[in-house]
Amino acid sequence: MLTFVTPEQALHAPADEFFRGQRVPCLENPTRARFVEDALRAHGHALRPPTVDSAPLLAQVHAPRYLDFLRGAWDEWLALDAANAQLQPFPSVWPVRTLRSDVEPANFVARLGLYSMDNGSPMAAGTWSAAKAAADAAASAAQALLAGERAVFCATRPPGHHAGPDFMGGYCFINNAAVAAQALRNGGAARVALLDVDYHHGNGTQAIFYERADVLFASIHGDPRTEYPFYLGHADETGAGAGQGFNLNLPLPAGSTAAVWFDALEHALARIARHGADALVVSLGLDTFAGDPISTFQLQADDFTRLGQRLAQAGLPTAFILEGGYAAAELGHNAAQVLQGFES
Ligand code: SP5
Ligand code: ZN
Repeated sequence: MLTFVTPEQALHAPADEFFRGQRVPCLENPTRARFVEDALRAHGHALRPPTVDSAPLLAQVHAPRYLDFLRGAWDEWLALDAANAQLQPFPSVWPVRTLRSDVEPANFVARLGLYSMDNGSPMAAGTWSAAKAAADAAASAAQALLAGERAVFCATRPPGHHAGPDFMGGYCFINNAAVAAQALRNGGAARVALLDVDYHHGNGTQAIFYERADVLFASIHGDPRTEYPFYLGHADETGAGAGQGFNLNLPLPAGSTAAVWFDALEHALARIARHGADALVVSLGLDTFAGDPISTFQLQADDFTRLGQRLAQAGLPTAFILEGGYAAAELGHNAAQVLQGFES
């Protein structure tokens, strides 16, 4: 399968994240992409750099002031103190209920909070370069589908599905899947289906398309009553305005088995078939794997082959975008299983 990879991913390498008040090594790290690249290369897939500049698309799915902030964030951080080069910025204050988000504070950390949903999106010197390259890959994947390719994989990081119109979150900065969906729409696909199979609800993607009927969002994920991102992903979120009925959330209890998960997949695919989509974008989180360190679903490597097979049966031009998956050493194999199943 044609696969886009980005060397810039290695430049997004924040050392630590927070966990229970302590700093711990960041789970979303460059080794993830390396494991995926190595496995796909070993399976004979063609690895290519992106060919499309996603800049015009970014402005269609994210707010200009958020993109400006993200592009300049590291330089602003350094401008506070040259010694910050060895440190990591984290937000410490957020504009929650009753507080104003329309006026941008001048203070850098205050703006970091304004543009964040959590403190779980550590940044580094190369975060913008890496995130932009991943978005370029998503745009390139869409272009390849529009040119007649059957399926494309983006073996990219950082992931994107928690990033909303104007905020980062959950290791995500730019919503790559949304970029791919928008690029497909711009290129002539009248209807696009976006299926999110990451363990965590794709709150950012849902938010971006919530009032749109042209992009159907369907997601299978851990019940937000107990699982991150907690504040979105319930079954009663069905879309709004023109988008009413074009958002399908299938939350499953923590610990769900593969049997339960594949029942939900059938439900999602039935809705997608009814949408009459011209193309499918899959937010491919592999943190549904039983061995994932932060998730609880029970899928095994063979289940990823089955997932690939079942998605191929949908019969749509398909762009796979890597999202989460933190059992890094098994990530490459699990990704390769999806591609192998799809092509079998
Ligand atoms: C794209 C994606 O899968 N994002 C998931 C974000 C989940 N963030 C909350 C969990 C953070 C736990 N990290 C602490 C690791 C301790 N070993
Ligand atoms: Zn996830």
